[in-house]
Amino acid sequence: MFGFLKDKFDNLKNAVSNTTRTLVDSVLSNVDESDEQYSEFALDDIEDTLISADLGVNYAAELVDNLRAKKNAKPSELKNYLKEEFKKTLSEAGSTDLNYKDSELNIYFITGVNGAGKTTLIAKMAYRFKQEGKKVLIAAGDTFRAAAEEQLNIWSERAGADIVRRDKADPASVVYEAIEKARKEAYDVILIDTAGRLQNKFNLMEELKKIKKVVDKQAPEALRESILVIDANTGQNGLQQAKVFSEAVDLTSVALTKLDGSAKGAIILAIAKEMKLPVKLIGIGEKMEDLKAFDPEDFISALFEA
Ligand SMILES: Nc1nc2c(ncn2[C@@H]2O[C@H](COP(=O)(O)OP(=O)(O)OP(=O)(O)O)[C@@H](O)[C@H]2O)c(=O)[nH]1
Ligand SMILES: [Mg+2]
Repeated sequence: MFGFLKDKFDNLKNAVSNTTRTLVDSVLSNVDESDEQYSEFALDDIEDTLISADLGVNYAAELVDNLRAKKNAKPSELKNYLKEEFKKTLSEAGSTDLNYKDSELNIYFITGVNGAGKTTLIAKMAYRFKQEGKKVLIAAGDTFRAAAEEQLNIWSERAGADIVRRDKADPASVVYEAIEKARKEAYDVILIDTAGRLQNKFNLMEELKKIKKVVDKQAPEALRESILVIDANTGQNGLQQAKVFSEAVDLTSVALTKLDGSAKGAIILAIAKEMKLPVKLIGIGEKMEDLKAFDPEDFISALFEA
């Protein structure tokens, strides 16, 4: 386990306070806790509320069907029921520890839609790894957007990481070069940045597959994480993104960015449930320091104890 991100994010409560209002409080407002059992109306309302809180249609239906099926389900236990279910969902999605192996090359492949926060995440990860004394190489795999490599250059300098970039080159070849350099010069970490938008979605997915193929061929044992970056504000669309990217590049985990804004973090639950993908990192601002580990316990208590 890699410990650098284990410091807690005290503001998680504030960050998910919107979720708290939309999720737990709204769900509870559908029932009268003194009722002996759920009315069919209340169950429908609970389902609608869960869906509008970004939990996804299937997950919401499952949660409510369970209540329906339980003969003695009591509205007064609703809060506890949800808490236990959410805990189970997060733990079944897998460990939230970022994979890292000492004395080996560690490759992190970062993907996500345009503007999700990929390049910023890479800067933050580079910064953290550098702080831990690691030798870090960034592969500028977004050669499509004019300013992208310049943006990475600035970040990498600030973080003290090195960079492989080649203007307008094929991103797969940039990654190939980065792996060669990393091997020759004994780097600990390669962070691969990728484009979020190309001419169309098909081209983007083909390009990502091509980059992934290079890693799978040149350094399969070194690929530590294939991380999808999701902007916490995207809501239920995040689930669709997870499906599309998962098919193309076989994701291992999710980084949820912009949780410092008015984010609805409940999408984490939908992704954990439907995709079995753990959230491992959270972005809580635009600066290099604004990266934290995702702590499921904290997240759940923030949802329930605001
Ligand atoms: N508030 C906040 N802003 C963030 C966070 N992460 C990224 N941003 C901002 O989101 C914007 C987009 O970030 P980028 O890192 O450039 O996103 P990207 O995914 O690389 O975008 P493309 O390369 O265009 O696909 C920038 O203005 C970042 O400063 C975060 O955790 N919190
Ligand atoms: Mg970028």
